[in-house]
Amino acid sequence: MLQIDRLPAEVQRPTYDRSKLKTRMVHIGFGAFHRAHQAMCSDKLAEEHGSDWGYCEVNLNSGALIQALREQQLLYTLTEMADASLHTRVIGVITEALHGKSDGIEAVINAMSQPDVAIVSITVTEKGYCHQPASGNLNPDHPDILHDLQNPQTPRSVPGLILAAIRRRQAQGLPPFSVMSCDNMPENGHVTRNVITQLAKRQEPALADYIEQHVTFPSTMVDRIVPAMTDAAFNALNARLGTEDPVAVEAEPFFQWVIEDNFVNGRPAWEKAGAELVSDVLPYEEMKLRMLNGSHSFLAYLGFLAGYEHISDCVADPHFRAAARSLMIDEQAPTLRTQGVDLHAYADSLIARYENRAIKHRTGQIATDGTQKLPQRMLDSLRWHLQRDSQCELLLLGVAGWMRYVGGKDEQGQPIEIRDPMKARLAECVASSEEGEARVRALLALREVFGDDLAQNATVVARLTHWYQQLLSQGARATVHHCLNRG
Ligand code: NAI
Ligand code: CS2
Repeated sequence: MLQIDRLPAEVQRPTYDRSKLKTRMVHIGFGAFHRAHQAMCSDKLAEEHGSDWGYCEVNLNSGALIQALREQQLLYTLTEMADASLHTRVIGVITEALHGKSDGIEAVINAMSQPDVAIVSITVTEKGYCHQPASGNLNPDHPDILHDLQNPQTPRSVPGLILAAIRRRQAQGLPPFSVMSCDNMPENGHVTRNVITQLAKRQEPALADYIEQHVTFPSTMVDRIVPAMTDAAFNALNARLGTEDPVAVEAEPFFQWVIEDNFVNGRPAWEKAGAELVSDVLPYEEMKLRMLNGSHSFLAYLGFLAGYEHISDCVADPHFRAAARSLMIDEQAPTLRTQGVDLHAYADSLIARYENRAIKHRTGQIATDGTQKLPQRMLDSLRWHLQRDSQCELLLLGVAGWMRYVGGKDEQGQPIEIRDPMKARLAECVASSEEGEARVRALLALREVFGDDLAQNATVVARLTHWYQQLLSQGARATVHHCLNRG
């Protein structure tokens, strides 16, 4: 348990009066990212500008972190890690914490229905939206959605939970809240609006109309590399802090948060703590999702196959580093609508961030949930190039790398643990197809991921098969090298 009085003197602590905070935000998904990003920004705002916007934190599935947080007065440490320096601060902006299973979902709906609550924010990973990644629409066959359609008062899914709280507030005559996704999806506000209103239309069409008219869903671009904590990271941190913090999180120093300024019931002045409030987030989102996350996924699949454990190991290999940069500049940057940003400088800054060896960001972590990530990270750009008949071999290699990875065996023949909500479907594709073109076709037939068009495109099938075969016969290191030279 974190003991504040044992922390070294240089650790920054909240000096503001925490009892003045009000629960004006409910956050769903108390994961590593939220702890290092939105909570940090709100904490900074309270510390430097006296903001009273506090958080009720909610986890729906795992309760261990919520329990640990409660045991340490809702405080935890965030450490910013650079090669040459470490900076730790205690985050104090949390006012309540709930676990959907042990506290009961009614307690969560009740917390979201308090008059002071003006914002519900979300970081529940892409799969938490119960949507079809290729279209952004609700997946009506998702088991949690099927459950929520039958049990609207005791929902299991995130869209079902938010809908239940909107319904409750409307019934009680309370003003609506804004719903702000902070997950890595393009137009994450639109996706959130889609899944919630589409669920409402199936449950209660009048509620869908109310949402259309009264609830806002600001989109955001979020950026900060926050790896999952490991035992080694906890051991090193606890030794340095002189106390154990099971809720601790470590992050790179870089922070970016671009928010669509579209809040229905007020918001914290996050711009005073480093966020950018804009009218249109999409160009920022696309830039980040394609250049950063696209190259991250490329490095994750191919780096994992090549035996690189961390992103910093990948970019220490000159061919991988050059491939990641070329992917960003030659294949992702041309697809962007971004204006007034020096994309070469942006690419250089991303590579420099990947080189941070103090951050142990595992390729195996980034490789999870590929079915939810590929569309916005690689496939949208691939389509852009197909329409123009332009060169996109690195994108194709990245997709082939994912196809090789989900085969479930690494280059030494050792099993890879596939973590993906479509894991069972992936396993069926793998079991029913030979390696090579048949495997490429079997995976391309996953319409929720690839849509209807890519499987019909002979060039896509041929080039993916080419790279898949090269990965099989020569391994990822040699193939990345060949692809750089357009082999
Ligand atoms: P994490 O694994 O630490 O936390 C994931 C959170 O999502 C947990 O609170 C978990 O309870 C919740 N969750 C997962 N599936 C859910 C479901 N089906 N229903 C309800 N809740 C569910 O992961 P982390 O690092 O916090 O990342 C979460 C998301 O934040 C990412 O998927 C991404 O969209 C976004 N993000 C993460 C960054 C990072 O570097 N870690 C940076 C930028 C964005
Ligand atoms: C990563 C991202 O896990 C992943 O898929 O690509 O979480 C990445 O660390 C962040 O988007 C950086 O902002």
